[in-house]
Amino acid sequence: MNADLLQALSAQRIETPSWGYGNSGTRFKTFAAPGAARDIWEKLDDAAEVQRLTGIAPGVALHIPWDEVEDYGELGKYAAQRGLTIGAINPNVFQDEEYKLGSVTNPDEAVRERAIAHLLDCVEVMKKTGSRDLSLWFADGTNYAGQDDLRSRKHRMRAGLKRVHDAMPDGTRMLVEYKLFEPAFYATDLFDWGAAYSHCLAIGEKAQVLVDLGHHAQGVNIEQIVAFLLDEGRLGGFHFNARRYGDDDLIVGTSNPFELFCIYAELVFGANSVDDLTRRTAQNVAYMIDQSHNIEPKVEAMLQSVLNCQEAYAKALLIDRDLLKEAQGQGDVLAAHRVMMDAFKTDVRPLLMELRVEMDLNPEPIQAYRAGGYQAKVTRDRGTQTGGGGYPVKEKVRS
Ligand code: LRH
Ligand code: MN
Ligand code: MN
Repeated sequence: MNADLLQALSAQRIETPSWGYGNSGTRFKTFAAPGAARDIWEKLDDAAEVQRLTGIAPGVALHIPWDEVEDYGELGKYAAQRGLTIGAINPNVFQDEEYKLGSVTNPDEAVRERAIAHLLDCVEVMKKTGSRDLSLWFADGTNYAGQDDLRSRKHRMRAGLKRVHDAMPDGTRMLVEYKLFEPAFYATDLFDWGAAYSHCLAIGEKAQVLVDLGHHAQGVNIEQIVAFLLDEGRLGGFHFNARRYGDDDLIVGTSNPFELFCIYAELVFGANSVDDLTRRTAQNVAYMIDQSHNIEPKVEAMLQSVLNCQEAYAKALLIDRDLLKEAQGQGDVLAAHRVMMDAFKTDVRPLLMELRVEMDLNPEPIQAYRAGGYQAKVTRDRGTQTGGGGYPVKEKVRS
């Protein structure tokens, strides 16, 4: 394999979410998966298995308070012993009664202060765990016209974000996630990339936009958003998943392999751009998975997700960028398109098997996982927990 390709593929990173390893469900039913992790310690064990098999998924994102522990230093150590790092810290300002009418945009100042205090606590968690990203998603919004003043809510959002931004240490980032709808059904305060981007611009350099693939209207060209934000130096990260209808949180690259390829293509173009800002931004993007597996076995689903991202990236790296430029320069529409399709249609599986051998990994991670007995072991050790949304089982099982 050519040295540049090997270097790029072995440097790829995908962060997995703690909440993807526990039992989660829809509003209709949570199916209990045998052996699903019961707390953050077990979630880290599962993430370590995904990292052991892929070699490109050492980071684990936390959701606080779902993953709250007394001693975050201990948690960081536990992760490091397993070859993991603590990734983005995701504050939760949507599950408590107080947040019925919003968190940082709530009309009640006391509730806003409470939400901001939690966000600031999460900045402290970042310091204790060595995390560099604070990943913010707000359920804030309204359900009916007239329910609240839309511009006032915008101002409250801006003020809250600004306070948290200014409390963040140098070298850290605030990732601002947007979502079209749900749970608010009339107006969501951070409804699209433009809203997130304008807040980021106003509050400061540490703020960047996070793109979750499931958070757009049908048919939106996400790779164009990616290109635009990269060019503005404000693309901070991704929440990868797949969807068909709403925010389905299915395994990335299942219903959307071409979209995923086109997104990675923009990132490869950006990382090779002659423009300094675009290049630095593209090289610094946080790649994270945001999925909740409802009927799938948790660890295998996460493994598949990481591998799907790896395939998409490998294909994007194979795009003949010189040929593409030439065709674009000549206005040769179909030749340019064919350059993209040639890369997309390449079977990169043999190449990735070669890569894994170079990385001292088993060339067939899914088969290795299935043959390795991890699922049987955790099913035996952990049993099957009934119920429980994304929320953690409170007692600590192991330290
Ligand atoms: C919201 C979201 C957000 C949350 C996660 C649990 O739909 O994508 O990123 O933090 O789900
Ligand atoms: Mn998300
Ligand atoms: Mn989502």
